[in-house]
Amino acid sequence: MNVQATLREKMRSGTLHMTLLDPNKQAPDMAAKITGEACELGTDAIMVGGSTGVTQENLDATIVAIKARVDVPVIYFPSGAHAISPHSDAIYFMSMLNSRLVEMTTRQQMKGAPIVRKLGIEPISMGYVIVAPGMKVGEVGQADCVPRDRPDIAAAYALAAQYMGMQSVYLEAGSGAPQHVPEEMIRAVRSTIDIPLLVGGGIRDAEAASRVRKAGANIVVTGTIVENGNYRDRLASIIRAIKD
Ligand code: 1GP
Repeated sequence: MNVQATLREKMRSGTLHMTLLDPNKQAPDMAAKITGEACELGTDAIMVGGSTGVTQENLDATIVAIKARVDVPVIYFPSGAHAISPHSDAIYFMSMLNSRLVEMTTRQQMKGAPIVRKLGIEPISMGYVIVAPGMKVGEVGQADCVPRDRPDIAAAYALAAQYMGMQSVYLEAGSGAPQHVPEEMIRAVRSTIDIPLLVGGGIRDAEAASRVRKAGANIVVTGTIVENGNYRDRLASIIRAIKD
């Protein structure tokens, strides 16, 4: 399966939804159960990753369990080169463009690239841009978060990503953010770049998902909502808001 080609083809007919699971937050069998439900509800791909606590063991076990349950692409969303799973269908090969740390922009990538090649995992390059408040990922990555009232800065980072040859851009407010990325910022980025735009962080209900979609996200990512029980109706309404 060529994951990127598959997703791009699907994007031609509308916005996609991806479900993000942190392998450190539930047992592999629970991760498989959640992703099974998410797929029944229409999620287009599963992303696996977290800012802290991802180990080779919990990553491998989680991805193996998920792949035994669902047929959609399973994409690793890494926090570094310390753990890379041969079981994922693809890896977001990303650079946190507004990090102050060389580790986050290029050095972990240098460490990871030969491993990705050796394991034969499909890399999907991505410019990762952290928007305030940034939450844990902004803190761990020492990001100069894009201020919420500066869509021009987000658009400039996104355009830089495109000019550097990256295949996608992710605007990230941070997992559990009280507010998602502002619509004006999403619109500014969408109208500046030609490559796919992912938006995530703080999207907890159908209204928010609909706003993010209408502002121009090609892929809407949700994570936290599936971490608590009783998420089914809410996830269903979010996916409907993205697809209808
Ligand atoms: C985190 O953007 C994702 O990388 C998902 O955020 O957990 O807030 O849905 P939430």
